[in-house]
Amino acid sequence: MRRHSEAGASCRAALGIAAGMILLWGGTACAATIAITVSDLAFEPAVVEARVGDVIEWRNADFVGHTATDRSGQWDVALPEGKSGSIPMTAPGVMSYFCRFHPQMTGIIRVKPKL
Ligand SMILES: [Cu+2]
Repeated sequence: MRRHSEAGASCRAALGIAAGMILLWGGTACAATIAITVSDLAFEPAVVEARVGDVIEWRNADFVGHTATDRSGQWDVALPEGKSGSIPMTAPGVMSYFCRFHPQMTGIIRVKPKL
């Protein structure tokens, strides 16, 4: 009987540790990398949702260079052919961006506050 109750106690402790690990894991999982593919002269997806702390990463799959350039002038990410570029989202809001070489290429990032 005693042995049985000890097993029960250690099981509860293990469950507590597991719950703590899930909380930690959940905390780090809040910051995500949101990938946008750049191909055929377009951002795909053209509209993305992010949270403050997330990183937006553009992957240029075209054989020409592009940029991801914020219309309000806050950031300008060079995307040479076959390369990636990224920036962290630091404030909530709606950002509209385009490619300086091909102004018809446009995208929108909606950034929500941190959870
Ligand atoms: Cu371009």
